[in-house]
Amino acid sequence: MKTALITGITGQDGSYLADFLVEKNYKVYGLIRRSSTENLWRLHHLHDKIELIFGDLLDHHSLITAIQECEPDEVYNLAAQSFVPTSWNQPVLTGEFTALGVTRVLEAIRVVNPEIRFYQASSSEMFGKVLEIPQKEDTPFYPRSPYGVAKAFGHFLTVNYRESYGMHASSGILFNHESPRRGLEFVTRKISNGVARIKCGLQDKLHLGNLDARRDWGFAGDYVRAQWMMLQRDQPDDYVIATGETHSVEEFVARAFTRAGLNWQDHVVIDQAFIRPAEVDLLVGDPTKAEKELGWKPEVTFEELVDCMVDADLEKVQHEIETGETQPQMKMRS
Ligand code: NAP
Ligand code: F7E
Repeated sequence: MKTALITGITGQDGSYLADFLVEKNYKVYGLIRRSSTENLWRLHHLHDKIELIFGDLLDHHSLITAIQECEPDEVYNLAAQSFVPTSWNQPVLTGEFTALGVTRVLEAIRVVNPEIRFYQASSSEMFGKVLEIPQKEDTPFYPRSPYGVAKAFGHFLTVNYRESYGMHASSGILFNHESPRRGLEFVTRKISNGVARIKCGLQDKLHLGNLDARRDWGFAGDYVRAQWMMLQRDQPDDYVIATGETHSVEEFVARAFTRAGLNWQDHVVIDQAFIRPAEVDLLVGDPTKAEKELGWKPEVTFEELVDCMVDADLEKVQHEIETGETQPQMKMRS
């Protein structure tokens, strides 16, 4: 039985990766930071199948202790401040979590046991103002946010630890991936949740920013499979994980409203509050290397992804109405 430690296990990817590794018969540990309110909703179904251990990417000692206690064969570093707009409001903290946090995890592994295999959650946001279409592993980076800059640091540090110390450290350059477990602040879930609330009469308008931005959207469940595949290779390396298709936010909006039998033009309001100081206009990845070397292919199409997110939110909102559990929607300005 192999053992894995997942940082960021409470997030979208952490929960799907935990599902996947439990299914593969791994002993799974998840690193969580102390919070005054419970945030384990994505993990409830795994309550008797995984173990949680306290630690924080800001606290080097806690990472060393966690790795000593779990004795993992593989560490998946998914923890980060991952919301791009927050990275302009909290650039220093974003650097601490998303950039220096990677150094702390890699150093902890190097000190405790450099044989542990390491996965770093790199991002297509590193390509930013893209210098090539589609983006590949060797496309130069031009990040457009403090988040993208921090991810570029984490990416190159992973490459550097591989080259400096011979560690089995791989970096997945993952393009946007979504699911019904996506955080409500990201545009896809904001749309699917908004559509469901509008359909159920809880709100009438959905405030969005730039509808022209284009993204290469895949399903999170497909993408965590690629993370695991990278660590099963004899040689560590970096891989672009993407579908190879790009769609605009407007296309996502149109499909989501149509799925619920609504006309998006009746409900969507363009709100300057959601326009970013610098935008990433177009992302589309070339996953050829992952297909050839890992045998990885996405299974869920764009249309299936939108439909499943809308259906899941419709079911959730209807359930909340039936049980009287509806919460007021808090106003968030980014
Ligand atoms: P997410 O839902 O925002 O989850 C982020 C996780 O990081 C949460 O579990 C969070 O814990 C944890 N975290 C944040 N700061 C921490 C700290 N100081 N110490 C310990 N844990 C901390 O992100 P995701 O969508 O699952 O993405 C997973 C990773 O992939 C992230 O690194 C993200 O940047 C990267 N990525 C995501 C995508 C995508 O499209 N989803 C694409 C490329 C790369 P709390 O619950 O306590 O906040
Ligand atoms: O924005 C536009 C926005 O916040 C997508 C993270 O997982 O993927 C994610 O980063 C696009 C942008 O994701 C709204 O301007 C319009 O162009 O869903 P998002 P993101 O910034 O692409 C990458 C790969 C990561 O690594 C990140 O961790 O949608 N957009 N209107 C909006 N975006 C939001 N959030 N809210 C809007 O109202």
